[in-house]
Parts: sequence; structure tokens; C-alpha cells
Amino acid sequence: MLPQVIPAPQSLSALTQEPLVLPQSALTELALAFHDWAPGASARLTSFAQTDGDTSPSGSSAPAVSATQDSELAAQGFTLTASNAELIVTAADPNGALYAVNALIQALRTDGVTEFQAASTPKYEFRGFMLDITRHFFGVSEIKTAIDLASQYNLNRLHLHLSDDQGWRVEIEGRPEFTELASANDADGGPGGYLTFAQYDEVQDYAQLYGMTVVPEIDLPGHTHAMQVAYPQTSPDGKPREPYAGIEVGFSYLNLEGEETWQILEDVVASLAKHTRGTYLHMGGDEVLKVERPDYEKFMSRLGKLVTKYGKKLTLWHEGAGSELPQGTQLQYWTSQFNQENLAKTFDTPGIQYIASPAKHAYLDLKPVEDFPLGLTWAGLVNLETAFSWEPASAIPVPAHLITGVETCLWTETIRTLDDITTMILPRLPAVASVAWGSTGTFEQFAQALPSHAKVWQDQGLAFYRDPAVSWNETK
Ligand code: TNX
Repeated sequence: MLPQVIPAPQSLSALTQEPLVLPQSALTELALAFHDWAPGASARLTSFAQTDGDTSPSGSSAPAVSATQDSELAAQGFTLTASNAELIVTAADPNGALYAVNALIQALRTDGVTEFQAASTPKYEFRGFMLDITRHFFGVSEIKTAIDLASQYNLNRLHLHLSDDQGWRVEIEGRPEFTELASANDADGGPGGYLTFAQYDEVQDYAQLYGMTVVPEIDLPGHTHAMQVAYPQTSPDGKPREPYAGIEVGFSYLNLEGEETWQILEDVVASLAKHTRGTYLHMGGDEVLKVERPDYEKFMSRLGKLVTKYGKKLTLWHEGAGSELPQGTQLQYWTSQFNQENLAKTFDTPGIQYIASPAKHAYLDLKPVEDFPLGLTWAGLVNLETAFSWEPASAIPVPAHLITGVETCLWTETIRTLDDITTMILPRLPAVASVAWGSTGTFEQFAQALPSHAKVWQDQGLAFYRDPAVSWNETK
């Protein structure tokens, strides 16, 4: 049997029909070979070898093991030869090494796997997962589980939605009111919470080990009710506000020109830039329904300059298109409902890139079937096949050469627990991850690979959805 690897490598073939049997010592030796240059690959392989490694005596059958960095390979790419005589990895960089390890571990979890070789490189440099920790707060432990799953399917960005109407979720230097006054609330009145600087750092450490860069989002100038609970002076009417526990969107917006608004925004951007290791800050820009377009664009242009002043690059939802934006801005396309008329203005502006997150394929908060207990339906249903079978350049009205990434999003209006999170992202996250990687396999092949993955989720106690397109018979 060929290894059931997701995302499917562009090249994967059996070397022989011999079963692949690697002793634990070979895996440990490979982990050691990664140790100095690919710590995430090393850590993941070490923990796999300890829990699942074949402990049969290695004896004379131990394969020759090597792991080398090869800068000739395309970024994040790898090659892997796994036979009973040789276990050889070459990788462009630490991410490529991690993705080789992901493939190897998935192969060793495939029943009756034969000796094989694989080679693969990602189609899109940017492969993201967004978690909304605002509508319902999720802390370090749930975020780490999300990082584990996303990085096992070769995603390399963790976008955290950190502010919205319902709550403010990260500390800001010099502005303690954000977390003191505006974080103790969830969408249904739950207890909320926020990340301290130390916790934000802990999340970044863990993400970095597993090849993921954190992209923090503060959503402006709409979705700002929580900010106005903390700082009423940022509201158009300046009046105090009570915490909001509903799930409506589009009602809140800032006093766009207020001096105090901009003093507070400057503190927010300065603090976020200081504590964020990655290049990009996401400043939102979506669903600003009560502001005139020229005022919106003026605000966005000023905000872009502020982000530049603090040494970072800007990401916005695609409503930002049409504003004057700094070089290198990323626009994240999500729906055909807004701002289609301004997209083309960006196509000739040098240095504007697009991330494809079309809701009708990539939003994992949408229900997979009508009667699903969790999720929303505003952009239709997203079943497993819908999440897998799409082409970014056809799914969004943007020229292919401007699309540099794919991101899948989990909004949490109806998501309250870790089980809810994993039920929504498993197995659809691996489906969108396959699109982001540019896997060439068919949906049938993908569906056939899933049961061996689901067995692992089950062993780890992770809830998942048994989409009817898959024969889940390997699992209970
Ligand atoms: C639209 S996606 C939103 C979010 C909601 C989501 C629910 C986007 C940029 N805005 O505020 O949570 O739909 O699917």
C-alpha cells in the first residue's frame, strides 16, 4: 500500500512491494540528524518514535540514515526515501524538513505501507489557518492543539483574530483598560479571557517550533464594540458601552478622525508590533457598513502608514482594496458580497498580494450539512468535497499571479469548546491544506487517505466529523 499522505506529495511512488519496517533506533537517529537545523522536525519525530516507533531490535537491518539541507530545492520542499536499507531526507529549509517528517509519520501509520519515495514542494508560500479567539475565547492550550493540527498538514501561518465586538483578547502596553474592561465576555455571555504578553510569546514560541508564523489581527474600524467598552472616547458619540454578547455584525465603528482614537490606535499598533515576531499585522477592515467609502479609505491609508512607521507590513480583508496602501500589503479575499468594484484598482499597483479565503470553500465555521448542530450558513454549506475541490485563481476574481496564499478560517460565534473546534476543522482543514499545498490527487484519493488519519485523531481523543463522502470503517 502507498502511504496515505495529506497533503498528497506531487511525486510519490513505491520502491518495491516490500513492507516498510523501520526500527525505533532509525527514527531516533533521523531526529538527531535534524536536531541542529530543523528543531521542529526533530521534536515531532522524537515524540512519534517514543510513542509509536517499532521497538523490534534493529540488528543488521538498520537502514542508513541521513538528513541534509539542500538549498537547491524549492523553498519548503523536501525529498524522502524510505526503505529498509535507507532513510534519506533532503529539505530546502526547516519547514521542508518538518513536512518530510509529517509525510514519514503518516506513512508509518498507513497499514501495510511499502518502501517508497516522495518529493514535494508547496504551490503557495503562504498557507494559513485563522482562529477567532474573540467571539469565544480560547487560550494557550487550545491554540497549541490548533498549531499541532495545522502544522501536521503543512500550514505555516496562524492568524489570530484578537479583537471584535464581543471581546479584546491581547494585552496592550500602556493601555490596561483593553483587557481589564473589555475581555471578560464571550458571544453568549461566557467568561471570555485574554492572552497576556507571556502567553502571546508562548504561542509564538510553539508556532515557530512547528514552522508557523503568528499573524495577529486587530479588526478596525468596524467590529470595534469591545474597544469602545474600554475606551468610549473612540466612539462617534463618546458614550459608555456595555459588553456585547450577541453575534450581529456591522453595527460598531470608530470615531475615524478623533485625536484620542489615533493616540489609542498608535499605542495598539506600537505594542502589537513590538510583541509580534512576524512581518505582518492584520488590521481587519471588513464589514464596515455604517461609514462612507471615502472616509473609510482615508482611515485605511492613515492606518497603513502607522503600521509602516512601526516596521511592519499590512494585511487587510479585501474591502481595503481601493485605499492607498503600503507596498507589500496583503489583501485577504473572503466574499463576493463587498467591494468587488475596487479590486481591479490594485492589480496594477506593484507589491499588492492576495490571500484566497473564499468563504464558500475555506470557511470552516460554515455547516457541512444543513442540520449540523454547529456553525453558520450565510455563504452556503461547506462539505468535505467543497473544501477540497477548488482552485484559488478560479474561486476568487483576482489574477493568478497575484495570489500568494490560501487561508482557511474558523470563526467562533457558535464554537464553544475544543471538541467544537476539532469537529469543525477535522477533516476539512486537511482538505483546504491540500489546496494550499497544490496537491494533484483526486478527491477520491484524499477521501481514501482520511481513515488512517482519523484513527490517530481518535486515539488522541480529538472529536471529528464523519463526512459521508468517506468510508470511515477503520475507525470505531
Ligand atoms: C464574516 S469574514 C466575517 C466575520 C464573521 C464570519 C462568519 C469576515 C472578514 N467577517 O465577522 O465571523 O463572516 O462566517
